[in-house]
Amino acid sequence: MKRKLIQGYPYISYSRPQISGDESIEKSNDFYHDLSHRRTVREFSTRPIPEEVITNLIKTAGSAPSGANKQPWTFCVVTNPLIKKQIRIAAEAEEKVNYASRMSSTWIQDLKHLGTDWEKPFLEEAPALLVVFKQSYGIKDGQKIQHYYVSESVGIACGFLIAAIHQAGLVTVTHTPSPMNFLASILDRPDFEKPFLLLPIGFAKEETLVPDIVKKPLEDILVHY
Ligand code: IYR
Repeated sequence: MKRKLIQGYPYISYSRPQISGDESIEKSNDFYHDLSHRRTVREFSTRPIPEEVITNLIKTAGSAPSGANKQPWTFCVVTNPLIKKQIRIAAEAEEKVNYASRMSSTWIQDLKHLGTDWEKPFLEEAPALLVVFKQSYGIKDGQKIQHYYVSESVGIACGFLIAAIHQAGLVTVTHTPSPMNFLASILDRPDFEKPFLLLPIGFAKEETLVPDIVKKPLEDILVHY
């Protein structure tokens, strides 16, 4: 591995083996096909997830790019049934109000084909809940550290995480109860951490059904110049 200082900062060689165009086509096609089979699943098997899988998922998310490489995220893994129950109770209390009065009738109508409602049994049934926090700023040696593009960075890390969950043979649902500050209080997070996304993870319950929905065709999402 080559090491070099440029303007006083350390650099190392970017050493990833070159592949041919054909190999690149094959890999991108395989990756697309694998990820295109990902589905949001709300019904979980109680089968436990090996601990190492969970740490690998978090390592994958933590490998994402971020503004100035500040990595403005914290990933909490909740497996304790009592804490999962507390989270379910708090999330359902908010969702009950959302579905009853906070969401517009258009919004309610737009969700009909997905079959969602205020009840969130998956928050207790899934063997683990990943609660992602974004850090508006960081703290190191008692000093405040500026973070940049926080939501974008954490969103990208969550994309990595969701892909990794799928690749590990697990399923998840991107759950964003709103408001979700109860997550910070239940998990006792510091003030500079704000809840970003809640991902229950586990193996899918056998014979579960998912809505028959399709993605937009390429011509609707791709513009060539
Ligand atoms: N947060 C609610 C409602 C909800 C909103 C959207 I946009 C969805 O795609 C799905 C659900 C819930 O979790 O039920």
